[in-house]
Amino acid sequence: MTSLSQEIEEGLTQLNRDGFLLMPGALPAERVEQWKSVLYALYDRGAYEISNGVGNVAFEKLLALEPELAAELIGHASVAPFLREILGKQCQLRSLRAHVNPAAYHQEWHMDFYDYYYQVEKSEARQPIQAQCINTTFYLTDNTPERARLTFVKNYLDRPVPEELLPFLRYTEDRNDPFQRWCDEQELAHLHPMAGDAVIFYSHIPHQGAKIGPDPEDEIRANIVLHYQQNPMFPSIRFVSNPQFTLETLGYAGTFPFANPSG
Ligand SMILES: O=C(O)CCC(=O)C(=O)O
Ligand SMILES: [Fe+2]
Repeated sequence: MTSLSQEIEEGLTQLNRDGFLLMPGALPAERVEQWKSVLYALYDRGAYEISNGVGNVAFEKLLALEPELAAELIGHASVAPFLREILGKQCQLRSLRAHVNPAAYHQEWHMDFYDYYYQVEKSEARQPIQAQCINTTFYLTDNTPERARLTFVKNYLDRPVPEELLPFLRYTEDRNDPFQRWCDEQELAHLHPMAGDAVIFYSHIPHQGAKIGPDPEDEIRANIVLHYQQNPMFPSIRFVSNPQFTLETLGYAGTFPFANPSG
């Protein structure tokens, strides 16, 4: 294993303590502008796959629509040392999905890897493996405190949410749903990523994005989320995204950013 810079070592310590890490300046301004143009044009044409009740509009086909721009984000230099260190060659891209929030936006509390704590039970294996999954989310607009935020429930990196909340780990628009209410009552950490910043975090930590007021003219809140999974994963493990499109577009070998064919 190569030795890491002090900055990366400190970042890793923070990531493994809190479960999330803000990486300022991951993307240069021109790349941010390029991505915004792509996403705003797709939005204007109605070319999105999801538009949900909490205010998220999602684009799921960017690996095919923008192969070069998308390829740069897979194992992007800003997050690569962390992905390599934590997942190693077992790091597999699960999905790349961009979001815009044109109207009011108050995301449901969720953990992208719903079944993280139930892998052993769900595997029905005698020698189960517990996989880690990681999100790298690139922000394309400023989330200043008066405009927007990304909020994490604190101290849930190594601790499952209470057992009785399990049936409520799912998409809902009901703010009174038990898991939603429970998250609201916990100790929270608010992040305010700016355009070009990335947030790297373990996919099983409850979190919520939100917009506080309307966006400035021509500055619709936007981000791009890449999910990485540590293999093996199997189809009935519940996760926010589905890996099928990624596998079809990149091919199996193409989904492993750090595993070269020679080993
Ligand atoms: O900032 C947001 O809108 C939420 C992002 C999110 O859910 C994610 O990165 O997994
Ligand atoms: Fe999420």
